[in-house]
Amino acid sequence: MAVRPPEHGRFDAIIVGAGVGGLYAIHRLRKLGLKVRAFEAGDGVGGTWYWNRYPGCRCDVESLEYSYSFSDELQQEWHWPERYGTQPEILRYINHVADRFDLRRDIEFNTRVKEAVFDGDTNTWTVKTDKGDTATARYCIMATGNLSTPRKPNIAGLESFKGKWYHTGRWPHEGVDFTGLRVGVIGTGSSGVQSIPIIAKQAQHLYVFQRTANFSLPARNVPMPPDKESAHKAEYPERRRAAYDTPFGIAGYPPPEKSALDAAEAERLSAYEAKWAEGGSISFLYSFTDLLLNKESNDTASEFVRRKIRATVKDPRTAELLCPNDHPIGTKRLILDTDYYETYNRDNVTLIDIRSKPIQELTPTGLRTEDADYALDAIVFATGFDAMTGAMKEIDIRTDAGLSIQAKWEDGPRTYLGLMIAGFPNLFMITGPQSPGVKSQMILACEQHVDWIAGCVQHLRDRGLTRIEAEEDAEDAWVQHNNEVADRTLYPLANSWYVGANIPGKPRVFMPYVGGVTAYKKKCDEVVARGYEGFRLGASIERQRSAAN
Ligand code: N01
Repeated sequence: MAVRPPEHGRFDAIIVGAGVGGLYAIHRLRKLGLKVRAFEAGDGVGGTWYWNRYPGCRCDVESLEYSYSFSDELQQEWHWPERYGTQPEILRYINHVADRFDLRRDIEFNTRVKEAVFDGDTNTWTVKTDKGDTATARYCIMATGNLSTPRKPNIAGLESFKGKWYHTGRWPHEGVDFTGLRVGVIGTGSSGVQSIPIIAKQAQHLYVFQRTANFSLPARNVPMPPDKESAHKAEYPERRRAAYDTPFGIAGYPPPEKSALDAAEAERLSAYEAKWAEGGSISFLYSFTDLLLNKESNDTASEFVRRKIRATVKDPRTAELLCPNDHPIGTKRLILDTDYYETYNRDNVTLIDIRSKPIQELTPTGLRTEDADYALDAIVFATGFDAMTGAMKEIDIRTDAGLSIQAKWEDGPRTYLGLMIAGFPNLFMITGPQSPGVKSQMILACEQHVDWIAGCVQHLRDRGLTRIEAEEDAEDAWVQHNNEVADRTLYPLANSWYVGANIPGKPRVFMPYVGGVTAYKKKCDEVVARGYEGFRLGASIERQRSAAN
């Protein structure tokens, strides 16, 4: 077979990733007249919704909210059939967006970016792909996602296991039929909790290997009520604007007015009951003002959910194991489920506590814990991701000044606004660490970042500038602010992926910005109004030389 010679392309902007953020970046930067090229490891668009095809996968934000706002025609014409979008439906929507705005012609699929190097003389980034091709551009935009690097634990004996194994984050496109099989699911985060009820209906027997119990609430998914859809669509522009004035970037939930501790027991219970019946995580956490701030207040909500678990699960021992007791509710991603706790009442489902009796190894025929052997035909790793920094650190990102992302982020991520990194000029991130991204409606977060980046690029072009870089002091101050804001909340109490606790050896740093979307967007807008405060703007050395001659 002939070896294809490496190709080289020159662009104004390179975008790494064709998920929700990358796609909008293509569209938005093209509108500025930029020549863009996106690289995507998958053979289709969609990012997280392309890879996570496990049974039961659906969004935990309502579909009328979890969608692009940049085109009113698009948001008016798309019909969401259910309250919460399923993975296939969301992927169909993202494909529709790619077609409608003719985005594919600027995307190179099946291509993984391995290296990105900045040249300070020309102020350009050159990326190298796994095909050996290179491309150079003034700007490099990392749209690599926050939960895009799946991780499975290093359990001895996996290679000896004779059955099949899967990771929820890399699910086979053709699907998996578990009918008649003995299946083990390891992990009870959102992916495990969503897939367990579906797998249980197929499997001969399902063993759930749980290390830590998580809080989950009923999603109460329903077919989309036509009057709800038309009312929402009639107010779409106002609702989208209002979303920026909320902590999580989602409009429509009246803000709470009092502390849980200022309510009498009966009032508290009735508030929680109403939210439990309504379904939805943000809405539940909005029951009172201080559920994420005050442990005593939070205890009332945590205990309410524990009581619901005990009331649902018939076997008291299983119920008790399912009751989370190591973190306040909401400090890990609060899960939405359909029949999760009910699933443990099935005769073919067994919950195994691997906190007290850890997994020792996988064997040719199954899984061995400290005290028992489980015969399995298939294993599902619902064990999560190297979140927020994993995808960026997998790329060899460095500058000609000798700085690498691996060294810079050795003790945890450091960014200015989650948009740029001091020492890495002209490199932007979409929903990077220390921005609200994962703690908000992700599509809104992506749009806000892409709009900010597009405005910044326009600003530079209008002034004949070719370089922007976050100042070290501004970055230090933002990281400190990020930590202070987190420390005022209960979030750091949980061993979550927000702090990297799920990856052995990962530095414990609180990564998302939890000061809320309103405060964050205000800060981003102020930075622009003050002439890109905290950023150093300039021309390339080449330009400076020619100006001097
Ligand atoms: O991953 P997770 P996920 N041995 O990290 C366990 C988003 N998402 O894929 O807690 C045994 O939450 C681990 O146990 P522990 C959402 O933001 C959204 O489920 O570390 N167990 C935990 O139970 C979500 O938060 C949607 O003790 C091990 C589980 O695996 C994020 O993605 C749907 C283990 C991992 O849970 C990640 O969710 C799906 C080991 N060695 C995902 N290592 C929706 O929109 C890990 N575990 C609805």
